[in-house]
Amino acid sequence: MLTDRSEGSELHQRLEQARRVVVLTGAGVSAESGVPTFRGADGLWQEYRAEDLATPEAFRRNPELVWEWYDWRRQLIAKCQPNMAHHAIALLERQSPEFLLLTQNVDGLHRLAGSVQIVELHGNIWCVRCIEEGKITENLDVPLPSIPPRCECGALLRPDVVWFGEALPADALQMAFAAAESCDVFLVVGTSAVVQPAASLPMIARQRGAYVVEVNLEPTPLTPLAHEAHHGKAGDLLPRLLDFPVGTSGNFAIRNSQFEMSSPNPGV
Ligand code: BJW
Repeated sequence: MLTDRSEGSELHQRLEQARRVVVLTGAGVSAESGVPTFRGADGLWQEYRAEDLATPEAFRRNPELVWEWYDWRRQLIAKCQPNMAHHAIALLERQSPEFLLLTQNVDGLHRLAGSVQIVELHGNIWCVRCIEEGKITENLDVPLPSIPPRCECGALLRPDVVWFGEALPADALQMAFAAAESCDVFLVVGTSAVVQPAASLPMIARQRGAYVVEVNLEPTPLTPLAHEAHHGKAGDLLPRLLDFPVGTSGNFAIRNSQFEMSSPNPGV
């Protein structure tokens, strides 16, 4: 295993030979865009209790409180733009014969960066779901005009995200496991790798023969199991590891129209 070294990394060579490439991302990939992570010193769970805000019980108990928190996060995310890590992953997709991005993030920044083949394992903060009808609709209102928001049918709407104790969307989960089982390279970026079932995907990939690489600010439970683990900021490390030239302005020297996008988030 390599640690803290981009030099000597086999990743670039492995990607050149790979047919199927899978990337799994977590909150750390959006940290450099200004979106708070969950765990760690500056994480959301330092200030807020997951049990009060990110469980179905919490929503049943106090939908107003839960929605106030989501409304605050939506306002914050709406001001954020994709960073170099999002852009590097979008470019990797374009260069790979077959590619799938599995993200635990709900912020929509990967799509804004130009990623297309995305599975959102934990839903999307810009979608709402009627708790009676189950109907999912896009909602880009920032801030929300009334809290808690309601469906046309009168029932409460909830954020279309996956809370603790809830099953992940069946189709997303099935695609994620199938991708992990059949890929040649599995790249894991910016996740503490503790939340199941997403955390088991890299292990499955490794057992099935994939080359597993972690890029994260700090070591995680995945670190000793990965073929390579690189510790630092994803926005710095990813372009180097993927051998994407970065210009002096911090933008990719290889640019295309999608990387020049400056449309505001929400861009779902
Ligand atoms: C950087 C960086 C930079 C910073 N560059 N890196 C005991 C054992 C096993 C499992 C369980 C258990 N007890 C309970 C469970 C199950 C539970 C679970 O896993 N809990 C663990 C915490 C113990 N899982 C669930 O409940 C899941 N559902 C489930 O299991 O269902 C079973 C079921 C089946 C059938 C019927 C019914 C049920 C659901 C999990 C849902 C998670 N939801 C959240 C909220 C989403 C909505 C929202 O955003 O509001 O998802 S919680 C939160 O954690 C969010 C994230 O997607 C998820 C993962 O976090 P992530 O992305 O890894 O972020 P962080 O903050 O943890 O880490 C960031 C990392 O980035 C850090 O390491 C930093 O160092 C790094 N970093 N800056 C690179 N610049």
